[in-house]
Amino acid sequence: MIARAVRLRNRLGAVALALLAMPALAQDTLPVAVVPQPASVERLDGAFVLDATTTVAVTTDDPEVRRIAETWAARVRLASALALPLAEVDVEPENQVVFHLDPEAAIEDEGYALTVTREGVLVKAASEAGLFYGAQTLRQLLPPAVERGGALPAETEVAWAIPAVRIEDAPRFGWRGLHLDVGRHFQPVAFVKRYLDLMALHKLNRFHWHLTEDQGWRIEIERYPRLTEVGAWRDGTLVGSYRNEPHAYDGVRYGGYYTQDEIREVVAYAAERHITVVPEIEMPGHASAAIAAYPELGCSGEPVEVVQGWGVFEDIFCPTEATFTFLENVLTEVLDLFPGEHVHIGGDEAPKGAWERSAAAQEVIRREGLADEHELQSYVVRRIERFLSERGRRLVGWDEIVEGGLSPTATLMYWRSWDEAPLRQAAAQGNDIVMTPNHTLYFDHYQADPASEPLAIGGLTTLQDVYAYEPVPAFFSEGQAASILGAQGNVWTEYLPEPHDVEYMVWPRALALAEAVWSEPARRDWVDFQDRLPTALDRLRILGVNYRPPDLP
Ligand code: TNX
Repeated sequence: MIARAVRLRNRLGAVALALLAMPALAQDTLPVAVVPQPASVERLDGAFVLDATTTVAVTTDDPEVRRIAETWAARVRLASALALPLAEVDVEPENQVVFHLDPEAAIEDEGYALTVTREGVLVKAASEAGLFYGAQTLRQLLPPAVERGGALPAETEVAWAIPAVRIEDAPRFGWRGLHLDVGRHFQPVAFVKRYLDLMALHKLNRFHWHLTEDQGWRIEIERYPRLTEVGAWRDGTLVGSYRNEPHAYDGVRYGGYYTQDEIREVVAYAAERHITVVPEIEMPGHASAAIAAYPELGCSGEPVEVVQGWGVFEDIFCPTEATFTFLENVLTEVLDLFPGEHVHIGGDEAPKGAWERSAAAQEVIRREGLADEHELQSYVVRRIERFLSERGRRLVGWDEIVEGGLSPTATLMYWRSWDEAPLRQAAAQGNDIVMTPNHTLYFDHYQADPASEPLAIGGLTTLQDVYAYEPVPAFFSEGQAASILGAQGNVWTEYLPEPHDVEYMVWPRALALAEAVWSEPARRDWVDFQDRLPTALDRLRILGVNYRPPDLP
């Protein structure tokens, strides 16, 4: 009798336990699909479920901390229609999401610690940037529906559950970049902001804005209005591939530029997302549009057109005193607009023919005792570098700036992956280096067989190629490795006229890039990345991003 009762009680107990366990089990299988992969992730039991009484709190008066918490909450409110009011910190946290800035905490700069239990969430960091990244991770731990633009009736069933987890995280590199060429094709401010949103969600923090090109000058300079009146517009654009001869042009006037107010707006928008904007003003090459506006900046003095096709062009800035005055005046306005430390001055693909033929350029070579046109290029870079460093800024240039002598304080952006010499030279000299190798980090390259892809410049760089990228070259010593600031994906837009074309090339390759620059090698695993990818792509899909569906097994 007693035995039966015990058995029955055990059975009932088992049933009750099973009932209790059911949701818990479901909760234990909630995906932890964070991209980039955090330094450590420890799964705990259960989940924290946001509901009508959940509150959000901050532990300081710091307005930036409040903004980070408020921005996170605003996104969840929009998607869920939950109230999530900002409240006082609970003494015993219960049903609360707490953002805690503690400058004394033993957490690296940009790092954070995130604890989710059944009772609540604690995001803790020693810096505002770290707290911001903790908030991005917390956003990614929610169901992807958190990215939607409103609580849709049909989807009110979403359980706003966050898997219980303990995460400790910090980035491997400080320069986690994405570039955008707006010279070949102008991209509107609204799109640039969206680009920044997506960067921030994946913890990328340098936006390299390529603002001047042969095919268009895109930044208003008050002192030189013709740069945008003339230089921002071309009379047509090459149709189809540059490789198809003869070249045909569409004859449609094309252009656009950013006013200084718009630039300030973008820089502020980026700063709110802990992104530094690195402006690029190209010199001495890729300058046809500026020379079209002011022909005296070129060596021939002849009229020049804003270029309609793609490639490398002969019209480069002539290194006269008048040109230096122009460049310094332009940079003075640029420095006012962009507070970041690094300023990119291009330096790539500057054919020397015009300087060889120019009496003025030859005179500078004689006056300065330079050996040749390559040393003249180096002279231009050094003068501009001096101008920048006197104003507390650092010069960044493409790897051609090694030609004719590399200044020890310049930052080298390495792109010509077919030639290691500039990289070795910079490493030997101890220059700072940002890795953007053409073979792996050029997001204008094809992602699969060109026959099945939209027209692109060439190359082939798959998602897996980007994922496998290691920013520190194998031949670097440990000391030299420290000079690698990080890496960056470059997005040249010769064949990307519209925002949706750019998105197709950038995503999901930028997810792989984000992991290559944020996560330690031991935390990177292609198979595991593929497991997390569907959730990451679901977020992009809900955000309306035109990503390229990856070819996965
Ligand atoms: C080389 S990368 C360039 C760009 C082109 C790009 C196309 C670099 C510094 N210069 O001007 O758009 O190739 O992939």
